[in-house]
Amino acid sequence: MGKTYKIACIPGDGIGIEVIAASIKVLAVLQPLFDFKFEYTDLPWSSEYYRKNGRYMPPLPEALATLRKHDAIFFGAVGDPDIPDHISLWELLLPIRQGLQLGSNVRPSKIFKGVKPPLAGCEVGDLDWLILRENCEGEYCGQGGRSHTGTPYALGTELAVFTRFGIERHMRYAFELARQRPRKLLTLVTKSNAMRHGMVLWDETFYDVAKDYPDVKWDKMLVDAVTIRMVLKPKSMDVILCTNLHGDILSDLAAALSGSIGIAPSANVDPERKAPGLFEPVHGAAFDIMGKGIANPIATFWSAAEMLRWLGEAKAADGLMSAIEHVLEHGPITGDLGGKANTEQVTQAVISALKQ
Ligand code: GGG
Repeated sequence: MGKTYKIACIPGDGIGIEVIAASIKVLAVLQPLFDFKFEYTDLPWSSEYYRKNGRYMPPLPEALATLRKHDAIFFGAVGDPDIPDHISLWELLLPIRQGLQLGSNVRPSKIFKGVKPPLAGCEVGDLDWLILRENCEGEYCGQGGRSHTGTPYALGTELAVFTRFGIERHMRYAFELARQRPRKLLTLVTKSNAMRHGMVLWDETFYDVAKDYPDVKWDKMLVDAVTIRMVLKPKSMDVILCTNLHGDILSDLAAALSGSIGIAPSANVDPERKAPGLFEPVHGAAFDIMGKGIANPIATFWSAAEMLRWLGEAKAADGLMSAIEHVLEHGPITGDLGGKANTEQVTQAVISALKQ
């Protein structure tokens, strides 16, 4: 008899609800095939919940205590056309990431067979990256303020906070993941020429940590220069280690270069495994297509595969990835990848591939 895992499920908003529902169908087929069981707790924390209760989730200590009773969190998306994005994000996703100290956000990108990337000459194998985005600090720490509001002198500050603890924890995890990959390459990304405090702390911490991983080959680049390298020399990179803000931006670029943000997954984890990981597609609620049934569910399927790997169910993760790869190569595919299929058709195709 296989293991049973407790999964907190937060579909959230917009297409998050649609792609999580599609993933639950796929995971229902996967469980007996690979002899494991998921017990879901459905948590309705969302913009709808906010409209009814004046908050996106219960008070933070209570919400975190609920999440901690689970082995993993499966998250869809947050965002609502009628609610400012900084409210929705700061009421739900960021407090969970920070409250559980999910210090690393792992965002893989690769070119799959059958997916046409936007760059001419870029083929399968040319782009296979793991973006390691620091996930609790930097410009997203929530520190700052406003004054002179409503006057011509209105101002706002957004403080970036970097701690040796947070940086080192994240860097060690990046090196651990880099040494498990065939090429064992790591690129440190900062802006330590212009930002002379926190970013220099990143550099100094990096030099210390790198000494413990002599088997990993590394280089470092400024974030502006790395965008050029990602476009012109994608094969020269493997693991990309970066700050919260830089990783947020670079992972969208990576998703676009690999074909579509509709296939980009992410894993928010505490490298020390003291909290359940949170697994979610990189994309948001996508107001433009929500409710139409045409969202690409592949990013969420791939996030589910990352969740299974994190839980120790490697065979199930590999099985799901093979089914995803089969569908990306042979279709059907959604509009963002140049196809005409809807969410349900892609879901059923992945289920059929699993059963083969
Ligand atoms: N599925 C992820 C989601 O809803 N993302 C919304 C968003 O804006 N996230 C910003 C971030 O990842 O920091």
